[in-house]
Formats: sequence, C-alpha cells, structure tokens
Amino acid sequence: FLPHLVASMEGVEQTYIMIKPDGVQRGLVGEIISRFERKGFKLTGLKLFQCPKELAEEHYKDLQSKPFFPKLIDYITSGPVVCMAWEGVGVVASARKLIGATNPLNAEPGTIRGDLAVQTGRNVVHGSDSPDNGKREIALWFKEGELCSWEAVQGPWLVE
Ligand code: IDP
Ligand code: MG
Repeated sequence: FLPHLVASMEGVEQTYIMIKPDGVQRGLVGEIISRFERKGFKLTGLKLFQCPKELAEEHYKDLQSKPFFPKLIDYITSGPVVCMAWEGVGVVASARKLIGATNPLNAEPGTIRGDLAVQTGRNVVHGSDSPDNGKREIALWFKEGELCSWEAVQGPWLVE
C-alpha cells in the first residue's frame, strides 16, 4: 500500500438505497448489496427495518395523487426492508443505472430489476433520483448515530 495516495473527495455523493419487502422475502439481500459493493461504492448505513405507514407516505409523498399510491404504501410496509446509505463518486446516477428502469420488463439485462424482477409493483429496490433527494431520504430513514463515516482501504485504488 502506498500511504501517500489519497482518494479525492471530488464528486462524492450519498444515495439512499432500499431493498423492498419482496427483495427481502425472495432472499435477494446479499445479491443486491454485493452489486453496489463490487462497483466500488462505500456502505455508510445499513439496517433491517419494518417501515411504519407514516414514513412510507412521507418517503413517497410526491406520488400521493397517483392511483397506485395506497397499494404502494401497502407494498412498502408489508414486511421488513433493508435501508442503506451508499457513498461514492457519482453514486446517485450510477446506482439508478445499476437498478434499472422502474418497470422491470423495460429494465436492461445486467441491471438489478432487469435480472431479478418482472413487475413495477414488485421491483425489489429503491434508489434516490438526485443528490438532494439522497440527502433528504438518508435523513428520513436513518437516525443520527446510525451512519458511519469510515475510510475504505481500497479508496485510492478506486479513485485517483
Ligand atoms: P423509481 O422507483 O424507479 O424511482 P418512481 O416513479 O419514483 O420509480 O415510483 C416509485 C415506486 O412506485 C416504483 O419503484 C414502484 O414501486 C411504484 N410504482 C411506480 N409506478 C407504478 C405503477 O404504475 N404501478 C404500481 N406501482 C408503481
Ligand atoms: Mg423515484
């Protein structure tokens, strides 16, 4: 290891990724986490959590007027979810690419939804759609003290 190599913080973002209840029930937790790990992002928060209705409604408040909203809230609160905060260069847009299109039938093979799901209402994973929403959602789902800021040994081998 070359100790003088330090990874730059330029372009580092945070995103909120959540494995939805179908992903947990179907035993896809390890598979999904490993895709973000292998890409080179850093896990800064992780918990299994039974989401209360009020939190699901707050998280998806922009979709309140949609006809599928009640079913969406039932889905997200139907069992435990895995809440994660991930950090890295360009992580917000990159995670959305790794996740794939909202409708899994339109998601490219190689993406999480493209490989592992068939229906919009059971699309196994959530990812923030902007850096601002990444921060908002991490603050919504995690309490202070639940997040870890840490130095990954691979830092300078991933980012120059
Ligand atoms: P995204 O998860 O790809 O960002 P959004 O449009 O933000 O997609 O919708 C949030 C979630 O709401 C989707 O992931 C999906 O679970 C659900 N959803 C979106 N559109 C529909 C629909 O037409 N029918 C059922 N569920 C939907
Ligand atoms: Mg969205």
